[in-house]
Formats: sequence, C-alpha cells, structure tokens
Amino acid sequence: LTTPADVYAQNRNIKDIPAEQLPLVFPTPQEVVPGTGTYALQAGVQINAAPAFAKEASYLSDELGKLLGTKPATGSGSGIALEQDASLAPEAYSLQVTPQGVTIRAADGAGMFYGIQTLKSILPPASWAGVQKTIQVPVIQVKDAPRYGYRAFMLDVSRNFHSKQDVLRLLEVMSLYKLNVFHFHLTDDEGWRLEIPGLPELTQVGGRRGHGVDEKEHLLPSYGSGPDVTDTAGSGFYTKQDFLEILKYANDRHITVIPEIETPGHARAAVKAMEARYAKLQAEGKQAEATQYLLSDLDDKSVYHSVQNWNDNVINVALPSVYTFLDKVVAELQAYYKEAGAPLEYVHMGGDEVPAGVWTKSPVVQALMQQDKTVKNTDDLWYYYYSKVYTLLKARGLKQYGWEEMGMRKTSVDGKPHYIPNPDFSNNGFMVDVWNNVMGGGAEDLAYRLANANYKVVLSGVSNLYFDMAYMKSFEEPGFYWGGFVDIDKPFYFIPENYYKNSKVDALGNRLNPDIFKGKDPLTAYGAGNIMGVQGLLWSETVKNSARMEYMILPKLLGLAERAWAKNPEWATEKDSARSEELYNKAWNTFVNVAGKRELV
Ligand code: TNX
Repeated sequence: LTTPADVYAQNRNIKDIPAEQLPLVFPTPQEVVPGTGTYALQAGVQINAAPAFAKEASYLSDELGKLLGTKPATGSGSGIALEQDASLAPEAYSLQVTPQGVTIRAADGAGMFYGIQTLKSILPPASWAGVQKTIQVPVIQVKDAPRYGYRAFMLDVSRNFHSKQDVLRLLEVMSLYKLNVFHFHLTDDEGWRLEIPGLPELTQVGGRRGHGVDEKEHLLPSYGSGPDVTDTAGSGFYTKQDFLEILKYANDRHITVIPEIETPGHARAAVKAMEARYAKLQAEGKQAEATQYLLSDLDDKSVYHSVQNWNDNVINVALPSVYTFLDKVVAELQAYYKEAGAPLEYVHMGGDEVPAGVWTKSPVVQALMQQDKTVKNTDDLWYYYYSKVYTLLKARGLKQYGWEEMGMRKTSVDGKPHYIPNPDFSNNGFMVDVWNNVMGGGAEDLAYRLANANYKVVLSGVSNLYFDMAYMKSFEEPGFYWGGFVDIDKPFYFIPENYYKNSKVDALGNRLNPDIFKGKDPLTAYGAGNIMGVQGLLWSETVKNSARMEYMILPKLLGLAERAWAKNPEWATEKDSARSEELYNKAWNTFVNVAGKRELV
C-alpha cells in the first residue's frame, strides 16, 4: 500500500463516481445552479473590471494567458465582467456564466478573487494541458460566501526547513481552495528560519543543525534537521528578499501571513544563537553590548526536560534583555510587512509546552521575585511574561496570538492542579490555537471552554487537523500518531461546533466509552461567536523533503477547505440515525472521489 488512495480502496467501500457527476466547484458553494450549454472562451476575450478590481483583473489575465497563449486585455471590453456589488458580504461573490459571457460580482477584492478561483475550477480539466484555441466554459450560476473568515494552514519550517518554492506552491494550492491564512511557524528548538537585520547569529547559528553546539548534548540527535542534512544546495533560512516575496505572493492571493515567534519554550535555536552572540561580543571586550539581547541566565541551574527532551530550550523571562530582543524582532517583522505592502495584525508568540522545573533555580528569577512581589512562583512568571508581551505588541498596534496554554491559568481543585481559562487575558482580544482535543484525554471540550470564556479560538484539534499524523497505522507510513491517525476523511469529518460528538475511538483506535463526554462543556451561542475558524497544521519533524510535504498535505487539505468554507453538512446536523449515516457515506464517497481523483491544477 503506497498511496492514501490504495488504503481507501482496500478499507472502505468507495463507490466510483463518474467524473461528470463530481461537483464542479469545491469547497461546496452555498448555491450552485448548473445550466445547459457553454460560453466559448477564446484569445481576444477582454476583462472589463470595476476600478476596485484592477489587481484581481490582472491576476485573472495572467491565469487565462497561460491557457489561451495571450493575456486578455483588462479595463474595458466584453467577454468577462468583474463588477462591484456593495450589497454582498465580505469575501462573498456571485458567478454567472451564460453563452454570452462571464460575470463575477463581489463587494471586495477577496470575494472577487474567490469568484475567479471558482471560474478556474469549472473549466474542463483538459484546458490545463497546454495552450487552447477555445475553452468551453459550462453555463452555471453560483452564489457563495465562506462559513468562517479564518481558514488557515500552519507550516513548521523549523524542524525541517522547507524552501521558498515549496512555500509558494503551498500558498498557490491554498488559494485554489479558498484558504486565507498562512500561519508561518518560523522558529522552534531546531531552527530559526528568518533573517533579522542586526542579529545575524539567529540564522548563522540558529538556522543550522546543531546550532553550533555539540550535537551529543541532546538525547535525540536526529530530531529535526537543517540545510546540511536535507538541503545541501540551499540555505536553511529565508532572507529578507525571500520573505518579502512570500508576503507579496500571499497578499496577491488574499492570504494573510501570520508569523510565529515561538516563546518562551521551543526556543532553543534563538537561545543558542544569542549565547553565541554574547560569547563573541564578550571576547571582543564589548560587555554592555554582549548582554543586550541575551535570552538565558547563564547561571541558571534548573533541571528540566521538554516534551522533545531538550534541557536548554526555554527563554528566561525574568531577563529584561528578553523584551529588548522580542521588541527588536517584532519591529523588524513589522518593517518587512510594511515594505511588502502586506497587513500585519496578529503576531503568534507561541506559549506551548513549557516544561516543569524551568526557572526554579535561576538567580535572575530569584532577584525578580525579591523586586516584584506579584511574582511568587513560576506560574506567576507565566502571567508576568505574557502581560509584558501583550504590552509590547500593543505599543506597536499589534494583537496577541498563541497556543492554548497562553490562555490557561493553573488553579487547584481538591489539592490537585486544575486549569481554567485565564480571565485576566480573555478580554484583551487574545487569539488562541486549541490543539488539545485528544479523544479520551480529558480536554476534548477545551476549545469550547476557551471560546465560551471570550477567547478568540482557532480550532486546531490534533485528532483531525494535525497533518503530520500518519494516514494509517503502518510501519511504512511516515508521520506521528500520538494524537491519532489523520487520514483524508478526518479533516472532512471535523464538525467545528460539535467536533467530539461523533468520536468513537481514542487516538490509537480503541473504542471510547461514550460516558467520557458526559458533563463536558458544549459551545454556547456566545462562544460560537468566538470561533474564528479552522486550521490544518503540518509539523515537520518527519517531513524531510518536498515530496513528503506534499504527501502529508494533499489530499487532506481538501477536507479542511470544505469544513472551513462550506456550511454544516446535513449529516452533521441530523440526529444520529441511519439516515445521517447514509448521508455521511454519500458525502464521503463524493469527497474521496473529488479529493482522490480530480486533477489538481
Ligand atoms: C506538539 S501541540 C507540538 C509540536 C510538535 C507536534 C508534533 C503543539 C503546540 N506542539 O511542537 O511538533 O506536537 O506532532
């Protein structure tokens, strides 16, 4: 068994659906009315675009140019009309194809862009095989708008670096399926992947495997890699020019790029890079400069092990130089976005998996506790840290985003630790990715608890949306399985507002006792307003080259797009019944046929 399609063919009852019965438009639009006949699209067609859509008109002209051999003129003329209709919602569009021509209407550029994607997707597949004299566009009427404004994909480029070309290709595929947020996990223990002016060590030391220190220090030396292992030709980071190109490419496709600077844990590359800088400046006799951006207390004797077994990967948040460093990085990010003409609203500041034992034996932390009586223990340090980060971002007009842990507060129930959504942060507009919905793990309802408590929530549940999980239980299959197996139907099966209702098995496929869901918090009507949307995530420990990256992303991405864009399917809203099972099977068979058989362009 080598491809996901093989596995499905063996394990599931897939009914072959003839190509002409496959839905023309995917993700599923709100309304599609197919007609009869076609519009003959030929070179010489003109794109008559409202002034607001000059950018989208030129994008469409480029795309059609590839198929027709010459780029259609834009501005006035006949054939294709891009009209502005202020009565439509943001991102909504309508598309009308008649034998006389094509009309797309939208209120904003994003809506127009999605109308264009839909137009591209209804062209017969043969249109893409070289230059065509005539393309027969089927007559159709589509009215459409997304379910969620936040339709995201996260890519980890730290554990294994992925080239600019791979990122651009991913953005292109995302745009085809109307995804609009690219969460760029740029830093982690294994690598810092973005050039920051004035801090060359970040990429020279932090962008390389081993970070310039002895690999043997670490218990898992093969964990993650850099250019010298997987990418001998290229570099292990994005230069300023690369990054600007990515930002512009995404912006042209109505994709917002959210940068992630992972802190205070998962930060070994940055920690080691700034230690190297410190040592170099010390040796040059520049004492004051040496400590300016230091991220670690060199006298810290705390002992800890991160989930991935690092013992030196956490920033020491009691050091004032940490905030000088973060402000510098954020300022440079802001300058990049400004230069690229791309919007920057949220910065993702990490927050996951800070190991127990951290900071306990740090003299710098002890000094802070003497000075600041609100900091009594390491839990208090957590709020100290994220309050300061919040202030730092706010001063630059930016908003805070992080992993779910950022929004949790430790309390105690019957002497045992108990975590609740932290009320001090929720009213500051924090946005969190909720990843822990491990079935049978106890936190199945965490996303809803955070949303009900006024956190903006991006559903990122491991059970269905971690694309680094293997497709299936098999020794040949690349990928993790700590959160279960994520095959092509898992993202498709994820019902945002009721995602654990249909869970029947735990991460390893063992049958769950349905009682574990009793007494869990449902999403309230208020909380539903805080669900920003859905995100698929690809962590890259096991993803060492572009072929594997593509294998893990496609066709899983299509199920994600469907849940992020389309309305709740009928089978999700029906009560558990034979009929909902039947509806589900029908939808699933169609989906697998679309995902597995339809040619990607
Ligand atoms: C958990 S869940 C992580 C990542 C790993 C991933 C592997 C979360 C926010 N962190 O650091 O790469 O598991 O599946």
